[in-house]
Amino acid sequence: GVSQFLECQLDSCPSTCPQALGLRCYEETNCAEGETRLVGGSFDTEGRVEVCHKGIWGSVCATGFDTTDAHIACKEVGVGPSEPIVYNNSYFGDGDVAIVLSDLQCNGYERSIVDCNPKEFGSFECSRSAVVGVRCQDRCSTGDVQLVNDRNLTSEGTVLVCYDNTWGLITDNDWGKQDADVICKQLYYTNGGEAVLGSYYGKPNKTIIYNNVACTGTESSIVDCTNDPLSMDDGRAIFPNVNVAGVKCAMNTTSPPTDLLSGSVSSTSASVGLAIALIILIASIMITV
Ligand SMILES: [Ca+2]
Ligand SMILES: [Ca+2]
Repeated sequence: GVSQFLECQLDSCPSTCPQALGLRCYEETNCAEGETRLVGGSFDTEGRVEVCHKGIWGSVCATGFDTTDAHIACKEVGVGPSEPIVYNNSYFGDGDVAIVLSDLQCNGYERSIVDCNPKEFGSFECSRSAVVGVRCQDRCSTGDVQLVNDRNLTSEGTVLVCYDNTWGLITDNDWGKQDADVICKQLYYTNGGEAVLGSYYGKPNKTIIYNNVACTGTESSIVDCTNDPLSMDDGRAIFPNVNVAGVKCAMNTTSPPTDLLSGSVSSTSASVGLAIALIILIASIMITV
């Protein structure tokens, strides 16, 4: 069907449009009311704000759109909670979609930007060059690292580094053992790790933060290593042409239990130990016989 309140172009939907408006129609979808997405950015934490409203995906007018409004949009797409950056000039394109909301008045606790008492389509004017975009920011400390992959692995993955409240990637140029050791040390894997090249664990849609990392292995944080830092825009520019760094950290070896009565020995390992002891006992009996 076609949404009732949208711009219509007589040639594309003559039967449903009000007469002679010279407007356009948009197909209804079955998106969920209030669902929000960021479109047209170079990575997954930025883009034009699009919201599902009355059955269609539409954009939002920059009029009255502040960082509190952006915060609700960012929360909806799962990034935050640091102060987002607002672009009020169709920076990420106008998307050629209807501008469905304007003058948002979010207080910070709303579930979705549709709950922010906005002006609705038809009750405001908005230039197509004033579609709002945001860059959401994580709350992280510069130098924090994490490993990500799609296989539920905990000690290996693509390296994400926080820089200026944004999680970003490292290229695999000159990525080596000493660099991996520093990452693993930061994550409390004390036995070091190995460098994994070629975007082996995946290449999340994020900006590239570091290139040519050169650790000696003794640094306590990856930010202390020599590297070529990249601006957001530079990182975005080289993203398509590079592979990203991963690491595989060596699992920590736990010291063998010295006291079987101590609570730190799990019942499973105790039973396994008992079973092995029995097998050895049986084997030695058989040898003796
Ligand atoms: Ca506002
Ligand atoms: Ca290196």
